[in-house]
Amino acid sequence: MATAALAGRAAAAIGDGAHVPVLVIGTGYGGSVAALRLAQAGVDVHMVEMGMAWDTPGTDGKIFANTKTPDYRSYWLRTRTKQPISSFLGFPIDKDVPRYTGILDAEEFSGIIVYQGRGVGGGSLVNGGMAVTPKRENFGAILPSVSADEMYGTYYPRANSELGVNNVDPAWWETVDCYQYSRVGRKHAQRSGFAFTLVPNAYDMNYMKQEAAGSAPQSAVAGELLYGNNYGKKSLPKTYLAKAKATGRVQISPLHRVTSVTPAGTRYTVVIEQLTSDGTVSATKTVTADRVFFAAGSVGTSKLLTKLKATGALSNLNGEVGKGWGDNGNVMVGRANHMWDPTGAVQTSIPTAGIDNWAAGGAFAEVAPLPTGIETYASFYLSITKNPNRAQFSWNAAANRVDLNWQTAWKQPAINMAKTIFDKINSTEGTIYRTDLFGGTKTWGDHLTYHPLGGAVLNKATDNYGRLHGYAGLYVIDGALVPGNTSVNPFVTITALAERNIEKIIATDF
Ligand code: FAE
Repeated sequence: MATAALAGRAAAAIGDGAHVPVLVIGTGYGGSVAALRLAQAGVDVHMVEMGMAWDTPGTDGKIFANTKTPDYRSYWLRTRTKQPISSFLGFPIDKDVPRYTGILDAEEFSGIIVYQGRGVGGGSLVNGGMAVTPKRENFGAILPSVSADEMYGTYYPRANSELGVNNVDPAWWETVDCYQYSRVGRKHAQRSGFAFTLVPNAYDMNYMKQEAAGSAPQSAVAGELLYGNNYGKKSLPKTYLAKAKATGRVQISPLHRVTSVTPAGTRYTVVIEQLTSDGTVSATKTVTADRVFFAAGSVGTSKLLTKLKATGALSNLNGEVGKGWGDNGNVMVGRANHMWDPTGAVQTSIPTAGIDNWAAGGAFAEVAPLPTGIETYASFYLSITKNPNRAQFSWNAAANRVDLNWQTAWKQPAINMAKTIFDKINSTEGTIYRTDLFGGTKTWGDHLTYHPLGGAVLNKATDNYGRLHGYAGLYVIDGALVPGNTSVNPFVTITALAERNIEKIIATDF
């Protein structure tokens, strides 16, 4: 563990008392776009990231742990794993792990567990890479104050290009063993009359061909995903952040967590805790910045802003801060197939397909892998639904923390929308739901989300480009801007919106 523990410390960390022109909180999609474009415009940027650098191998010679064998690297400051699928065939599969600043945070609020990536690259380190541009006819409901012409003409193409988004070769997909689960998903969708689409991904599909053929080290095909991919994934450290660092104007401090931002004349004072790999605060630093970009993710940014407003540090923030948070309608479910419909013992962890019943039933279902290494006869899905429920963050002074008032019962509309697809498929196929995946005899994975969105919504908590109301020089540039739903997987939209906003901000504010 010693070498991995050093990983976060290897980079040049920000010094106590430093002054920087721009400080970016977080190194996910929004933060990476801001850093690259500001640096290209000649501005020096310091990025502060609470997670590790993930650039140094661990005890097994690999940087990241396999999804099938979680270890100390897998979870953010937990002593027991909190796997999204918590049981299999009725047996619990969570296990004890050493407390460590691991890569996946299962952050628990009263009614929902929010999964998030921790480390340089944010969610890009742990996500499925599904790079989906929403259908244009749905865009007005996603970001009503943003020009669809500009997004579809300029910013979505720019985001897709920078993220290295590519498509699976359909001829290969039709025949390769590791996508049998997707083809079964297609057969069942089409036999029930649903539209089925192959979707782009940020994983290098040519690399996956090589690993499936045995000519390159395996990552996706070996089931790596939730705790990082050792190969193949075009995560932010290989795309936006690599380009940003190459400018020579971007520094990153991993294992540093921002706790406070307050005005100091025309600048801002930022308080930062430096962490060791067991989560201990080893130093507290105070720096100043001319401008601060909140890019700590929907939950991270919302929690900071809610606390700072309530405690008086940023009391001029408006009443929209903390509001409009949604789970992108996420709900999971498994179906038990017949013995003559195997989904494959080898399943690549990278999903490439979805069932589109958005217009008629309010659900877009990703055909997800269940890479257990054995034949499960199961089909598994992560649905994104039009769930209208929205929650609010609030400061709990007594407990010294930010709460979120989401209730598990608020997932019922999502379940109902997902059922418009899966009840029909079960009826056509003569199959049933799996009840052995989420503990007890639970059918629906309604206790979690992978897609937190909102909490500092564009054109409400901020102006129409992410400038926070009440403070010149403070910006939001991440998933907190998106009002709770994107109709598809969110990171392409978060990236494209960040590209749009930073272009305007550089042109007018710098
Ligand atoms: P994010 O990427 O979360 O970055 C925020 C960063 O800020 C993180 O690195 C934090 O550690 C850091 N941070 C937070 N608080 C602080 C603080 N106080 N001080 C310093 N640093 C801080 O934000 N989306 C898709 O489109 N397709 C998929 O296939 C997909 N699969 C997913 C699978 C999983 C398991 C998960 C968890 C997510 C998935 N997502 C997927 C969601 C996607 O990764 C997410 O929407 C984006 O990462 C959000 O981007 P942001 O820039 O908002």
